[in-house]
Amino acid sequence: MALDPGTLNELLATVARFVRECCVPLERRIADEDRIPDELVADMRALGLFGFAIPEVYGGLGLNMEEEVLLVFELAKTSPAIRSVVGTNNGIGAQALVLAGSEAQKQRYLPRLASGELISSFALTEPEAGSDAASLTTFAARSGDGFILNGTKRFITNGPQAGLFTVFARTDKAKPGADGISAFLVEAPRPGLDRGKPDQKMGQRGAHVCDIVFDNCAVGSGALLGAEGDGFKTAMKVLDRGRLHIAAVCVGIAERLLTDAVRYAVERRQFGRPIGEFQLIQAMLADSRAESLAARAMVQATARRRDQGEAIAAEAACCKMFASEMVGRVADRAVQIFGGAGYIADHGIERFYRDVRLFRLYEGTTQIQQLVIARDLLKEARG
Ligand code: COS
Repeated sequence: MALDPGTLNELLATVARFVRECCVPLERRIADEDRIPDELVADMRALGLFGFAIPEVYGGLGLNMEEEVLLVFELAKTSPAIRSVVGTNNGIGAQALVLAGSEAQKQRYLPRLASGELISSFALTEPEAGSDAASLTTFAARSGDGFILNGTKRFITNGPQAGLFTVFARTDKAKPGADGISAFLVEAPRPGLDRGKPDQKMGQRGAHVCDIVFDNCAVGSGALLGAEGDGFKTAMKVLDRGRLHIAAVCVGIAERLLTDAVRYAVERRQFGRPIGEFQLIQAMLADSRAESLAARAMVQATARRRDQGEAIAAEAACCKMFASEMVGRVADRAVQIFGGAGYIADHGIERFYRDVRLFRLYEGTTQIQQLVIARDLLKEARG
């Protein structure tokens, strides 16, 4: 359901103020301590940010996709680790439940996800099944009424904190590909579910990732999410939406970096004048502006089409590919404009440069997006 324009603008202004006044001053501390301060998490709960994409009937803000990307453009103008805390509860951690869950499952979990009381996480990737997600080998064997899970999930965002995992596991060994995969809602902590040590990452400190190991982990029949064998398709639908969301994050960060670069170009003087007066600096600023504007437009247009019920898998892949590559170039130019200062931690630019590298990898690498886009083109051509 779409918000009226006044309410939407008020929400966007509130989030922009929250980012400016509460998040930006804490960016350095978050990276140094590798954690999001409790007071910031409490603020995000109060603002309803844990449930912006969860339907209103379950206690969320119920934003449609266009509203969500507009909100994310604002929320992403700071350390991406902050967005990551609420991102999975609204996105890949909760959307399989929104899409395929039974009414009882939705009522059980969505209100607690929307309030931030429960943190969710999406467990698809495995040590030997990354880009080739359909080759996953985590197995859920029928046992009485329920299932016994065995296998290892890798790079699980929010894994160390999550109280609810959407787990993709094979239920039919006779079907080696996508068809044999089912989705499960697995509450944690529970016997047989172990969390690995948080991984040391290149960037996005404050957002935590670890392995999740299932060792004879028993779940009841109520854990099955959607029909048996439908898990892979559910995962792909969740990722279509997630890719659009990540593209919006890239736009927000690019806009933030451009603002910082412009400010620096005005303040920093060399050869007797602000460096922004030099055409070589101007060219970098102009390229960053044009590219971030293009990404904003394509993300918003694709989100609007999704709200109208159109199939947008290939377009979402275009958005993710373009926006994640774009923010990499914008971050690189920002380092260049800041010069030596861009390489020094005090200015924060090198931190963003490392942070944005992840966007070309997770929720499908650039090469997977290319594959999704090209397959779609060829399918259309074949008719
Ligand atoms: N929506 C709905 N259904 C989809 C879909 C989508 N976006 N994409 C694929 N499917 C369906 C297909 O239609 C097919 O069903 P049918 O056999 O009934 O036609 C089934 O799912 C299998 O699809 P496909 O044959 O395309 O699977 P592949 O194994 O060839 O490849 C890719 C799928 C590579 C696109 C997929 O594995 C992928 O996205 N990999 C990257 C994974 C990823 O993003 N990981 C990040 C982890 S989360 S941070």
